[in-house]
Amino acid sequence: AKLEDLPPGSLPRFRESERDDDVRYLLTKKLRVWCRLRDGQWDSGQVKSSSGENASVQLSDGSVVTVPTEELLPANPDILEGVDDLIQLSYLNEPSVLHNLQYRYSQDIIYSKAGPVLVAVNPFKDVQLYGNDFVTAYKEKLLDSPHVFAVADMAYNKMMTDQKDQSIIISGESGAGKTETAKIAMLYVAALGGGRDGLESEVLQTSCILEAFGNAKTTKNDNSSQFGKLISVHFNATGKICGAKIQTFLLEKQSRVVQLAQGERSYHIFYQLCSGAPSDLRERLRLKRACDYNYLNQSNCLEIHNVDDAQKFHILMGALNTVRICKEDQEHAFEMLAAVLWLGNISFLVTDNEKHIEVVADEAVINAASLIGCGEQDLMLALSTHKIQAGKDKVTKRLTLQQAIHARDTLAKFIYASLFDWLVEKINLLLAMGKHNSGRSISILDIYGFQSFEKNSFEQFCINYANERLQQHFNRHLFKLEQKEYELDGIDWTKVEFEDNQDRLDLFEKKPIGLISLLDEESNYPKATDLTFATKLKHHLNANHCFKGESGGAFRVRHYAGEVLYDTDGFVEKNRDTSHSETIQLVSSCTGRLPQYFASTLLKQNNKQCVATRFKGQLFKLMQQLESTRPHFIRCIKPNNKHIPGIFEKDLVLEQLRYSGVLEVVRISRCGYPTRMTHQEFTRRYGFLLGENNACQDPLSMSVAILQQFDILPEMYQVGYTKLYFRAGQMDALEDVRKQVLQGTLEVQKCFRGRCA
Ligand code: AOV
Ligand code: MG
Repeated sequence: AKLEDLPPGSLPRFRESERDDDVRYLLTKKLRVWCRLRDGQWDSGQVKSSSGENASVQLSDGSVVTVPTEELLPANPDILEGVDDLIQLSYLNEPSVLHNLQYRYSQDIIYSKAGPVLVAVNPFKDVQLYGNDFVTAYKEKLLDSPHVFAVADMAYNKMMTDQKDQSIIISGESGAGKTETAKIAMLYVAALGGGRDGLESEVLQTSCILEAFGNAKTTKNDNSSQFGKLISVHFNATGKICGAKIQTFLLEKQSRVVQLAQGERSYHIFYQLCSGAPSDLRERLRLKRACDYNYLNQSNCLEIHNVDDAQKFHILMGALNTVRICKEDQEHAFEMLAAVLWLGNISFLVTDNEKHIEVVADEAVINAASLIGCGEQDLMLALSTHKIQAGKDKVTKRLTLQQAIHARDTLAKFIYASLFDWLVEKINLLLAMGKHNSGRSISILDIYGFQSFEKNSFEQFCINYANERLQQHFNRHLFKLEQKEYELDGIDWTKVEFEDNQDRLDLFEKKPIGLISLLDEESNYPKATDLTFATKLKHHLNANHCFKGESGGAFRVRHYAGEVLYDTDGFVEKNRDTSHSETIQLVSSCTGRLPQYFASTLLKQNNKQCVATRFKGQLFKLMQQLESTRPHFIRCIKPNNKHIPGIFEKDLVLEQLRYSGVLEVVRISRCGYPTRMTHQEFTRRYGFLLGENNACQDPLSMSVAILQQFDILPEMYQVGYTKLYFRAGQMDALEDVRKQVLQGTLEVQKCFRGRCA
């Protein structure tokens, strides 16, 4: 079965034929096994006996069970317990991979490798791995165990020696630890590239600012990033930081500013400002407490456990100063925040039978108008009327309550989104380096991973499309790496199979018949609805094997990570992203410095493009940037949904290993020759089997001699210049013989000597 054929949540099995061989082998040798019990969980055990379809197995707790042999998988020999790199395992089946990660996690070893990928399991506690002593240890190569520092170190060194831009691509689901990992990588990069001008501390402080304005408490993560980001740190010829650039993208349309789910919060900055602003600022902004604002108090969640917003505000001010955002700009930014909050308190009165409204002229209107720099009347007019074309003339019509609320909320979202973009641009100007593409930069990508919920909407559609692209980048790179290693060591790499996800990308991107083009086309018809869109998809795409139309406006996509059911509800409207023209006009007429800037950038934007297409454009640009770098991958894993240390839920982890492509890495390696040992290592461990006569030979010849002695099938290994490459599982057979010889149950030396002579 292919991984993508399996329903999410089920335990997939690896290639059946190979598994059968393995099982037969372990039954006859009575080796250690993984045994799937009735509850679906795997337990380790030892085969005691077998007859026909059944085997009796002694489990880890001593009890003996009889199970069908198909519920057995081979377990790894003891010497491979808790190895640094999953690829070193003889058996790469899922219980083995999971066990290895769990074994390490239980000892607070949160980092492991899967070939070239770093797997980071969120500890949900302070693990004391990031102090200066660790930075020094990795810098001076005193430590080489898997760590974010080791990845950053490799990136830095490659950058300096190859003069090639590097990227560190971090992914994982919400709360898995991407943003923390990105900061840890930055910390190391800053430590290596720190100079006298202190630019590294400015670069580090940007995280604090971006998090205040771009992160929020959600049910999944108290500090959840609401945007993807790529931070590129540039270095001069001597390897010192000379600048940085932040790119943010794929940000949701900030609906969080105006609407909150129960138990979630809006962006941190609002609460920080409300509780931390000093009294003079408070007066200038006519600021109240967070609980007095409708936009903030609607979700019954104003505080985060163990977080002091006032103190955070203090730290933020420090960061703004470090990055050299001047007092005046800071003040302007705060004015915009207060304006957004006051906008949310503006209310409406229904005045006639037709349900038309009037704006209530209270302190909310007065304060909002003065903060953005427009007349109160102008604001009230913009929020209560719209102009429509009637023949040659334009007539002004009053809005309904729903329309007015929409107009008000659109204005608030527009101001917040623009403020965020302005802030990023400001920081970029301040951290700008002289020249781009010097071949000396490290870019760190912190982006949300593949998502599959009960209900999946337009946002998941975009995110999963992006992940499909990133996955291709990932696969192609890994394949190239494998290929290179085989070639360098003189191995025939054509024997390695490799699967691409191009057909899935085509489903999204093909013109004119792809998901995105069809969505755009439909969004341009004024009369289109989500249902007409769904029907259109079915009509054009049902023959595509990655797509399946469902009833009730739903459709399925077979992603690399599994099948996702999307609900078209809201797709067309979200893709159109219409704004209320009166509010835009209002912003253009404002005297405030920031509103003027916002209006000017609005004019420059290509507003005709639909959201999905704009997203695709951003994604292509991002991919182009990444293609020109040497990538390093980090996959973050969330071991439990309770956000507490010490709990490792296997099913949850397995799902993420699949979504993040780690199982794919394991699979790719399994198709090749995953177990590798240098000739030296190999002869050191098994050389004694040859007896004394062969000890003087060179390691390569000795390796070959040992392999022949063992009668290992030629298709099970390849001999490289420096290393031996084994198919999965071969180490186990070797270990078995070695053990028997050492225990004296097998007299290999004698029989081999006979044959050699
Ligand atoms: P995310 O970026 O992946 O989620 P975060 O990086 O915000 O997740 O991590 C979530 C929480 O996990 C943090 O606030 C920490 O409490 C904890 N954590 C993560 N990594 C570590 C670590 N190395 N050591 C200690 N604690 C850690 V989202 O932004 O929601 O997708 O949108
Ligand atoms: Mg994050």
